[in-house]
Amino acid sequence: MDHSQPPDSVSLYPGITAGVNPVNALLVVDMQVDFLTGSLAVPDGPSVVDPVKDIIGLPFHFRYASKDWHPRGHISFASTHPGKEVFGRTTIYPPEDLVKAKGQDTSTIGERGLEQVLWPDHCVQGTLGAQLIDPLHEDRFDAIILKGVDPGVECYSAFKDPWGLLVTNLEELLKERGVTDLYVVGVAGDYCVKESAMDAIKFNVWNTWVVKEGVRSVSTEGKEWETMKSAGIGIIDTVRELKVK
Ligand code: VGL
Ligand code: ZN
Repeated sequence: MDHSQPPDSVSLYPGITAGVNPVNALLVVDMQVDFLTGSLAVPDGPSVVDPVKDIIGLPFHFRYASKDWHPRGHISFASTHPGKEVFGRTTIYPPEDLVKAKGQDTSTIGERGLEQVLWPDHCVQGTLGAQLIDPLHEDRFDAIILKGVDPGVECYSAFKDPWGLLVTNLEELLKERGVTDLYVVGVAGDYCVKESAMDAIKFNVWNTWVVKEGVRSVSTEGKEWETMKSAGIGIIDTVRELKVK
């Protein structure tokens, strides 16, 4: 199937016929000062602000923005791991209290480790770096999704952490609103945009599109695009090609 364009009336998933009575939602991922001009700025970050602003102006039924919203001393910060360097790696495990609270087996925690990139401190709750970049404003969105709020859990996806211990209200919002098509833009393409889109497509409830012109990544290798495409996510190259019906 050709995923380069939103379909006119094709069913990608059972029960969903895109283009007939679409309910279109936009997810703007982590368009925050630290990721664009601050401590964890992606290459060429400022140039993505205008395309994202243009996309926000298209006639979506619903618009959501996520914000990375970490407490000081977050597990993903290199500064939290003495002796470790920024952009180094370590293995992190699901916190025992959260595993217990979920009613999951705590004896397997040791097998559930994940490799974690250690980032510079970024998007600390309430700081300037955690604000949406100017000229994007929170009042343009129907809801703001905060993620990475637990000190011990990394959360790239706007839906949930990789262990499924903490979920945001995004899934519920999209289901409540009967969304059929979800469009994703923002930063970073190889982390939070990718993980959010990969989670979105797995729900099998809405078609998922990522608009390349509205995305910048930490790495310039571009491996995320093949990963997303293979998962069935539609890649739309430019804002001009994005026709929101
Ligand atoms: C992100 C690295 C660390 C992102 C968040 O928004 O893609 N990347 N925290
Ligand atoms: Zn983060």
